[in-house]
Amino acid sequence: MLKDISIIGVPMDLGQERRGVDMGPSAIRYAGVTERLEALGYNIEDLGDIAIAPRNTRAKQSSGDEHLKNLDEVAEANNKLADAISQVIEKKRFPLIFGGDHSIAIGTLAGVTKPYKNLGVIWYDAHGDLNTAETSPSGNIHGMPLAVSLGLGHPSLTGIGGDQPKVKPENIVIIGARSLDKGERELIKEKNIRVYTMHEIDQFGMTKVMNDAINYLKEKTDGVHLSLDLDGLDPSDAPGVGTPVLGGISYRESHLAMEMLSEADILTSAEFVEVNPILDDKNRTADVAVALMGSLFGEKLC
Ligand code: 4U7
Ligand code: MN
Ligand code: MN
Ligand code: MN
Repeated sequence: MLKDISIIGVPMDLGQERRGVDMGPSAIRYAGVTERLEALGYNIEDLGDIAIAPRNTRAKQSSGDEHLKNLDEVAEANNKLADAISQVIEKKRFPLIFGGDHSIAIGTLAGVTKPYKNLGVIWYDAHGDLNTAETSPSGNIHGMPLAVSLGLGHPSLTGIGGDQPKVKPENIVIIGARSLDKGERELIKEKNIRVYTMHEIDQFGMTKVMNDAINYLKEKTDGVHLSLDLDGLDPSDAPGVGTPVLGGISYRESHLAMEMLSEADILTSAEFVEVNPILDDKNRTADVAVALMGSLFGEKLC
């Protein structure tokens, strides 16, 4: 892993309807991420936050309707994010992104796939985030970023960073899924996307799931991005999320998953999203995120 890390915060809450997730980057910084990673010998550059249009003071109505809420504002922020990430990669630094809701993965993936034409993606999440305007039950763009990155969705989202699909279906691994909508399940089948649901994690254990996932991606990809939605974890360990789903991955299993990724040394970028301090219990979810980053970047007990 690169020893130079650039942090970018994305205080985005327009991809969903609950307030507070825009404070995620502050909560993660407050939980001591820079100090934690510096202690591991990394050189950290914090680039601050991408500017996001405020929710209530929009001069004009967004061109998206109830099927694509806040479309213009989400697209604008993701364009900026993709550009900022390209610059980080050009400097040969590791991009580490803090959300914000998961709609920011549209910009992250548009940025990181500039040099990586065969990027692997680990989508650690209770959800598939594979909806389009046609299949989404909510119209919330945070339920769509993985579909957009496959080239499916509104052109002002799929066109960010160029019209080409950003990731290939066979380079995606979803881990922790337990809430998939009908259209998402159909897409997973149609594209043969690899999914380790909670059923596989229960049945085979996190060790086997991560070994499989790592081996699956390792041979055929030129880089791997981790997109970790804190709602992949069980709400008892990560309560500060907008769309909690019972029966999730434990903190300990997640800790192990991060250590295995660190050991495999395959990651080229990472993002931690959906931390909502307003819904949290004393910043616990941000603390969990930072502890997981510690493991991901190589913390060892002895
Ligand atoms: B998250 C949902 F219907 N699938 O599309 C939707 F269940 O980034 C939830 O994973 C999406 O937190 C959750 O609105 C998006 C819903
Ligand atoms: Mn989720
Ligand atoms: Mn998500
Ligand atoms: Mn969520």
